[in-house]
Amino acid sequence: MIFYELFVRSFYDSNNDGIGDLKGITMKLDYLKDLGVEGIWLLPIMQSAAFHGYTVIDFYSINPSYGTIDDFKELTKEAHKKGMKIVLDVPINHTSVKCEWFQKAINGNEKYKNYYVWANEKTDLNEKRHWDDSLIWFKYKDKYFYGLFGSSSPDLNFENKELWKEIKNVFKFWIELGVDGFRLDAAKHIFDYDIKNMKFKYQHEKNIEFWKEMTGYIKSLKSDAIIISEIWDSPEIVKKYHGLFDVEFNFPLSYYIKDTIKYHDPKILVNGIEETLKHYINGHVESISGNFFTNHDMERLTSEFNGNSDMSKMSFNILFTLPGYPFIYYGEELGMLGEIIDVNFTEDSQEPMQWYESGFGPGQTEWKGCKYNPPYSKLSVEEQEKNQNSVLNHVKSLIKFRKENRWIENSKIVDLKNDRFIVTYTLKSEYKELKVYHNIKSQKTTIKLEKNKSYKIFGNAKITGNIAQLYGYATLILEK
Ligand code: ACG
Repeated sequence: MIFYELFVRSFYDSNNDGIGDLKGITMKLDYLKDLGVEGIWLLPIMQSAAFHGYTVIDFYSINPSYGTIDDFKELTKEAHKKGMKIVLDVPINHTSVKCEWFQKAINGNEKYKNYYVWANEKTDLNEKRHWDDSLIWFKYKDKYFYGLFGSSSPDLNFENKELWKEIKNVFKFWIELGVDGFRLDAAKHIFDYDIKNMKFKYQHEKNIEFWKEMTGYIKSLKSDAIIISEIWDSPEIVKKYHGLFDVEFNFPLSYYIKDTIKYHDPKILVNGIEETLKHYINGHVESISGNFFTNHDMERLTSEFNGNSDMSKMSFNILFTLPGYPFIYYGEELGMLGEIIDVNFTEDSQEPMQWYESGFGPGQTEWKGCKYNPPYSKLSVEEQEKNQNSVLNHVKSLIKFRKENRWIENSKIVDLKNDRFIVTYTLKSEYKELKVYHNIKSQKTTIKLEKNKSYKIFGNAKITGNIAQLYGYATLILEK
């Protein structure tokens, strides 16, 4: 399946308030269909006061700026008609401080007090998050709560089994509305505070127990639900969760792909595939590798390459010739730019999708000024649809190829090697084989081919007899 990560606020605005909405997505389903998207991962759509939606006020509602429950039903219905699935982001590790549960808790309601984690005499109120310098204890009225993701998002206390029931109801609610699956936000954080010793500590075993019960429950309601986990960590940690979810985002692989191209070093990709992909495709892990470059928490792909769209195109050549599910972050297919200095401030990688070169027109979202993707920067859909060499048309042709070769999703990689310029491997299924050559460098190189084979080229290459000249950032795929 080919997935598209979509930020509603920035996508398409149906009611002229400048904010993208659900109706807007329904209106633009044909754009996604034409691109070749098969699954849409919606960033949080529940009621929230934050622009990103990850601090939820009410898990059983839709953000009024995005529309209504009926708009959501309509979106899933129309997406299904076009053969696309809708997967919802559910950030259940924490709530908003504005959530009724938290408000009741702070006002002394015993049941809800036990939904959150409160400071006691053992608490070090200056304790910091392990990956940056952010504090994790915050004062609200006269109490201190634990909030790993900041002062407006108190963590839920999953030691309390009542809450497990509540969260099951949340999943049930959305399944009944027609959703096809979930992206489980912050999956390694459900149990990340040791309340006995009052210290931050990942408790992976407990997380696994929790998710086993939740995924089992979701599958009992909808056996083909697609469950995708976000565990942003090193391969050693990700390994602990292997097989638990249908799809696991492969964060380590995302870095390897980008570094390969950034440093023009074919060896990085060879090592990266060996280390982060082979165990999925050799059948050692039941989950599918969710392959991607960046998401809404990260610097955008083309910005990683200082605006060089040929390098972005090369990244896509790699993404669509690897086993697993490819994920595109909205706007990546246009080469949109966006830098992030601090993971707590991600607005700049979530700018409005530019539909028109002028920056104006029906449906254009305007909730934020475009610092990185201003009008007339040739990053609009309008412009890129016209230009044969655009990133958009490049991605479309790769997706078309990928769909004609759906078996790649579950293929094996053999004969993986590199020379100074090129990474070569063979994608193999029981009946089919493709040999892939990626020229990772900007200069051209020559390769000798076995004769009489049909081929596909993504990028520039010249083939004369059995000699192929691969220009910089080009990929050649030979059929057996
Ligand atoms: C999710 C969402 C994100 C959202 C939240 C909270 C969670 O995608 O948009 O924030 O609902 C951590 C968490 C992730 C979280 C990100 C933002 N993402 O684990 O679940 O933060 C290290 C840490 C990771 C950490 C990452 C962040 O280990 O845990 O992610 O840094 O940079 C190598 C290492 C790896 C290391 C990386 C990067 O790969 O192996 O361990 O990761 O390098 O250094 C949203 C907003 C926030 C708001 C919150 C409430 O964006 O601003 O506060 O909602």
